[in-house]
Amino acid sequence: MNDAWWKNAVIYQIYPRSFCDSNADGIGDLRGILQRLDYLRELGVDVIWLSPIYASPNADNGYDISDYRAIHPDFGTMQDFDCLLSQIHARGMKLVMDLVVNHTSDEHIWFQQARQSKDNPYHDYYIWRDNHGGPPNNWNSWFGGPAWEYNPPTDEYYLHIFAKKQPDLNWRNPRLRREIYDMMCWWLNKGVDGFRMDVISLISKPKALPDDPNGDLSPYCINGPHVHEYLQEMHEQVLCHYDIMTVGECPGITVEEAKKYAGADRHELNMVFHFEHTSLTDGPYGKWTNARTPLPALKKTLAKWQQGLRGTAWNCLFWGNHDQPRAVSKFGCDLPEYRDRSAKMLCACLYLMQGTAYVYQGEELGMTNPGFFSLEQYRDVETLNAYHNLVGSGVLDKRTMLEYLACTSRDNARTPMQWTAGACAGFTAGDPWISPGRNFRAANAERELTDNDSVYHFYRRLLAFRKQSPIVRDGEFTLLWPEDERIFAYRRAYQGQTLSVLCNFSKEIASLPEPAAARGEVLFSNYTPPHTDGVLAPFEVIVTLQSSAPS
Ligand code: TEU
Ligand code: CA
Repeated sequence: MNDAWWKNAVIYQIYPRSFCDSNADGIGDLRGILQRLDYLRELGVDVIWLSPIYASPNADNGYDISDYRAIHPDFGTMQDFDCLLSQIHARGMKLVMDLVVNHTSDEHIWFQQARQSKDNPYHDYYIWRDNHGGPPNNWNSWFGGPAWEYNPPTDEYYLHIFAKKQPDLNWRNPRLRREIYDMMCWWLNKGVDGFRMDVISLISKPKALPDDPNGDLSPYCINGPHVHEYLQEMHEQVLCHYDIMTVGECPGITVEEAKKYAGADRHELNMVFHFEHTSLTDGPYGKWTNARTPLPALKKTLAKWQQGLRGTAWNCLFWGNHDQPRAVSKFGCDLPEYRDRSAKMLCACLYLMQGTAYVYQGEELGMTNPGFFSLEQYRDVETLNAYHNLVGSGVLDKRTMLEYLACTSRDNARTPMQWTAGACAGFTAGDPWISPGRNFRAANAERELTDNDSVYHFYRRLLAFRKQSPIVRDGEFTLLWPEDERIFAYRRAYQGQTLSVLCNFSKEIASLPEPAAARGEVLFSNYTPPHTDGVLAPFEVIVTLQSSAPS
């Protein structure tokens, strides 16, 4: 277990719609990805995780699947997929697919059948309640509005935690579970190397569906009554028969629960994503805010997970994904004078912790939020629903909501990958499905590849270092100065060596509480020369190695 290959892997998430468009229709595709495999290999990527590429009406950009065994024509064909997979393998990399089995699209054949009559063989694949003059309870969908939708042919309501077009599957039904396991084997037999499991912590719903004081379904559906039984069954029926990696997306879980999903002895998943460090800004309107993450809370949260999973499970290290704003904008500073330095600082701060490294496309270039200023620029269903609900009901005014969207909308992460300084950042020769960010002339792969001092090369060197470093992989973690408001610092210790990671998360000069902490051999820094006198410049990072003298 201790030398499982995925522990040392660098995983790169591709959001296919926004990565690279090969045929000028404005939508990224599989052949586009194929053209960029060497770029990824040179960055040091071991595993590519593809967000969904399956057939879908795109109510939620592919997280609403209408056929689990078909490729969306926007992305290409099954031949394109097979070719991509073999080219990934030919470069010594692996491919992980997104598995979205909490729900399907309402256009999936199962739902098309299920909704027709109560005695249809597929009816029980979904979650239904009779109509007693309205929905069965007061739960709200995570994407706004009621979590129940009326279905006239059966005079019932169906549950959808996400959009109306994403009905939740009924995991109590063993036939449904069998179908899912068969589908997973079908992809694994094709040679894919694992799954990232979408909202897997939500698949088990309680039998009773009580009203909630806040209309919040989370307390009933997160870590539902049978979720671990289902995952152990999936492990036994599918996962244990292949040399693969699995990572579960688990919004709302605690360290103790994570150990159940991903404990080394549990026969469930290899790793889980929690969102505690990305949710510290949540407030009265949920994720919609312009608040900054308080640094002490960020440090304590990450330290808690470092220590909490040590020896029993394994951390996922990530700042961003396709649902999160850009890391530089959220945790660093995206002003031109700080973008480059804060991107490098965030890179060292995160990836020198213990865990598997996840890089979201464009993070390695220091891509930022695009700074959208009007509703017409947004595409995301969650964003548009939230705008209409919060502004429509008068809870927030337009200006405030647009400001919040610019900070937290998922579309911040979904703008085109910035390949060049040319038209549309080199993403497409056509009209992109979503506008590119503003700063692609500075932050683009073509320029950064030629500049040895770029964010890209900092990522490349640091990822290469972590892969061969026992101290990064296994060293003990100690957070320094937890209450300091500017400095995020920690130590890793292993076999007489100490790695110190000292980061200034602010625009101000910051003094280390112990100036001597910066002593040692400097391995990484983002200023030339680095300030080793105990005073860090804005967004400075210094990584040093100290070896105890041999006795
Ligand atoms: O996300 C689940 C999830 O927790 C998000 O809805 C999250 O609450 C929100 O995006 C924060 O803004 C997964 C996928 O990653 C997401 O893209 C899908 O929309 C969602 O599941 C439904 O499949
Ligand atoms: Ca295309």
